[in-house]
Amino acid sequence: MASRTKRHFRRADRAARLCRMSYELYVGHASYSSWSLRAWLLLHRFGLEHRLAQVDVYEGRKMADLAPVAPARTVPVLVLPDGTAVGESLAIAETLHERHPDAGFWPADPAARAAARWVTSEMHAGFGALRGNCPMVVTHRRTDFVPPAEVLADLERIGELWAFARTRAAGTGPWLFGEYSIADAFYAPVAMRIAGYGLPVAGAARGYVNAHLADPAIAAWREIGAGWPMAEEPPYAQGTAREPWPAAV
Ligand SMILES: N[C@@H](CCC(=O)N[C@@H](CS)C(=O)NCC(=O)O)C(=O)O
Repeated sequence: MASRTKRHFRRADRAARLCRMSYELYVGHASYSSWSLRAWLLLHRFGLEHRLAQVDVYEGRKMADLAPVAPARTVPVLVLPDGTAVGESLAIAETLHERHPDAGFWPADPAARAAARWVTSEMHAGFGALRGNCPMVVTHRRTDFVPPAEVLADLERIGELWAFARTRAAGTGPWLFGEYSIADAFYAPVAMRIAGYGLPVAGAARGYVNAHLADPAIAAWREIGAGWPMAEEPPYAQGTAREPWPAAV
């Protein structure tokens, strides 16, 4: 009797796992959550089946929404088909690469791959001035923003890293290492900030920002944001002079 019950539960457990074949991604509001955008781009652009779990980061219910993926405290959180939860965008990226080694998440060439990990890690760990002064908002372009010196310094370093990446690019595509990689998903919200705050950008860097703006994945993400009800904009977006979201910079 006991072993029949065990068998029954094993079967029920397997059935539950089979029902959950796709990834689940816990995200903050798509108009504002830059880290969520990074993880979502990896699933969307690399064609991995997924569904979204909306987390209310901005209106006070964050920890209740994140309870199923404890001990996560921030978005994004990826839930694997077997139910394992992974927090932190860089850990999510490496987990996806490990699970889909031939998908091209990182460049195939070892030197390019090392450089891609470098520029991605520097983004993940840095650029606090840009992130703090220019929170991502992809609903409109702000027209009254004057970048302080520390933001300009971050932009200069970002331009240097983008130029460095292009020297390692194997292909001819518009992305940092030729083909779209984790590095591009991590710099997409930087491109959104440059576009959304009218930050100075020239030459090849401008072309790179425009590649992100023209990316259908970005249009799809902005649509998710537009369909996500929210009582009011976050405080940092309220009362600023604005114009429509740009098609190019
Ligand atoms: N280092 C984290 C950063 C995640 C993060 O700060 N996410 C923001 C939303 S874009 C968040 O959850 N903020 C809520 C909070 O910090 O309480 C990652 O790479 O995923």
